[in-house]
Amino acid sequence: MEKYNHKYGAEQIQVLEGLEAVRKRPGMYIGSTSIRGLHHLVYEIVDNGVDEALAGYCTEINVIIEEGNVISVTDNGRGIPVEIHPKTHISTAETVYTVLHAGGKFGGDSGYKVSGGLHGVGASVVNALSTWAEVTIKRDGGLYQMSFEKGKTVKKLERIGDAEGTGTKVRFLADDTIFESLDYDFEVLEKRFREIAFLTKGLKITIEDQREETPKKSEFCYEGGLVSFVEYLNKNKEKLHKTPIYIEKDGEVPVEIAIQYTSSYSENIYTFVNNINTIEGGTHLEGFKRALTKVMNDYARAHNILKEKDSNLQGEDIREGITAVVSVKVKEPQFEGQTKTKLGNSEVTGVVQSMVNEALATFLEENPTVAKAILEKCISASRAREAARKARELVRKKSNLETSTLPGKLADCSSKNADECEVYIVEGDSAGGSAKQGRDRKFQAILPLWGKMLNVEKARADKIYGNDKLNPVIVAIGAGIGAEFDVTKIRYGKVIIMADADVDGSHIRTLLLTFFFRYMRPLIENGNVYLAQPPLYKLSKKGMEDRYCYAEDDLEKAYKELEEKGITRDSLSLQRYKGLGEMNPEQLWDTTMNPETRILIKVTMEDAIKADEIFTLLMGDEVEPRREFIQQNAKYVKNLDI
Ligand code: 28F
Repeated sequence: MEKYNHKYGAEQIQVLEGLEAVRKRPGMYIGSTSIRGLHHLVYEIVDNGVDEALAGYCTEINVIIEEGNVISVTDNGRGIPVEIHPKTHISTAETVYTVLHAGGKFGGDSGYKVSGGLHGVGASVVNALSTWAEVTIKRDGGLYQMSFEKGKTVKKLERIGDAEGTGTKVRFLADDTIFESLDYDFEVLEKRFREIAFLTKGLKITIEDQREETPKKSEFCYEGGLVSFVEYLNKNKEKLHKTPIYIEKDGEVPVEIAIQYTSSYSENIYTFVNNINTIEGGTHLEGFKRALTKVMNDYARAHNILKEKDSNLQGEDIREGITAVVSVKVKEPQFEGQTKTKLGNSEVTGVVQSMVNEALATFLEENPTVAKAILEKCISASRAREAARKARELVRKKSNLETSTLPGKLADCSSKNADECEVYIVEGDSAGGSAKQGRDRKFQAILPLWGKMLNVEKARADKIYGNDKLNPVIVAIGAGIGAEFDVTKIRYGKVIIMADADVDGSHIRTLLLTFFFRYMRPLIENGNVYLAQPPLYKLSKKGMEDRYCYAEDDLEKAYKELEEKGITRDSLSLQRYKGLGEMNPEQLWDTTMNPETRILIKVTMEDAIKADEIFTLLMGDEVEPRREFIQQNAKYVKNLDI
């Protein structure tokens, strides 16, 4: 009898404790057990394949959502090492999949560990949170396989045959006792893989969805890397120069940047650290902005575009119309901010700044036509800002933000405590009227908007301030706009957009979200913006309480429930709400405004970015893509009021 059961050596106990910890508090490791956490499982596995690509050994990664929501990820890298570890008598592959943070190339290894949104929790976490997982490795001419259940090894790694080529294939079924749903969102995954392909030049990533009758498949491969990325971001905009600027520098902190200016007025700078989308920016963005401002001003002075007497171009003038992608690789990234997507490493500011100072200045000297086109745009932006400042002064005098002579249309609430107050921005005077009557005037203010909002895509800041449709929104919220916006000054804790469920309503919603995204971004980041959810249908019958349905499949569910109570479908009368105006004040209160019964959707940054993209498509200068978008999406608009 051996003196101890080697099955439970120190290593195994560590493994069991690790898995236990992960399964007990999954949120600690993957952020949440919602659909976002579920998607992180896929990103984590794919990122290990991306590491193989960054190390130079993998050129293709294939992702499949099989029926039953099994995920399969295959790469053609070297294959995880299969030799047995001298100390633990366990193969390296099994260690990577069972020991927390043993996976990938943490620390020592030459390559960079890129990591999903949650900073490389490692394959072992995915394993622990899966009902089962199976790893197949092709290496040294052999085919190896091992499998797990809830992170525990059920089949140790063994050679099961011969194999051509090398690579790693992982299949797993996420544990539905942990995740609320296993219903992967193809579009969300597709968007992330497109992004990874842009960030990893030459890597081919395919994603296939086999859950439906007709499988869907997309594949992404961009030899142009970040240059292709900015071209993709600008596909619906008028470019100021044909070829994007591309500068890169290898070294302790590799930096890659692509820039292409457009005729629009918005600033779109996307920043990444180890392929993580740092939505909240950080030191790499800071370094980029500083250097960009310096290089553009130096160039303008050196080429007499700025005269001695002219003041410097401001950062916001120089960034108007810019689309840029900044991608850095950092060995030990420190993430800060509310959603841990802000880079904190202070040394990175200087690295990016000096690299841009040098490489961008050189690029402009070597490409005078591009430089000229960009500088012209900066100069006109500077003039418009000057005009905006004057217009703002005028607006301030006229509307006097401080003593807030509030817009006439605003029916304010009596409470002055912003945390409990909410303002409904309502489309149309009739709905505005019912909302004013139906509301609780203690904490609910109503601001009716009429007709089409301003097309903020085409207007510059000077027109925004003076615009009679947006100005009431700016004054009502009372926290200024643009660089002066101060979210601590908002007069309402909730800004609720209430518009019809039809095309016009979605137009107003897109415009307002784009406006908030571009001129009051902290309002969204801070979670103050909501969408009211009016009902689509009302089912009624004498002697029965009215039944409201807020989505198409709600209606079916309601019919079934009522049938179970013996109320037949044809005994019910169905009203489809075409617009808010069809509801009387009590109904509007009960269905859409009463905090006890209403449904509010909180707007996230992703929603706003999506609205911004759709807005650019619908309202930008390029006509062709708009026609294409409407043709593609027209079939989805079931109830277009012709
Ligand atoms: C479908 C998911 O996980 N691919 C991977 C490799 C390759 C190596 C490796 C992975 C433990 C700590 C070294 C091979 N040969 N796709 C994947 N491919 N892990 S994960 O090594 C992990 C070891 O660092 C590998 C030589 N060196 C590394």
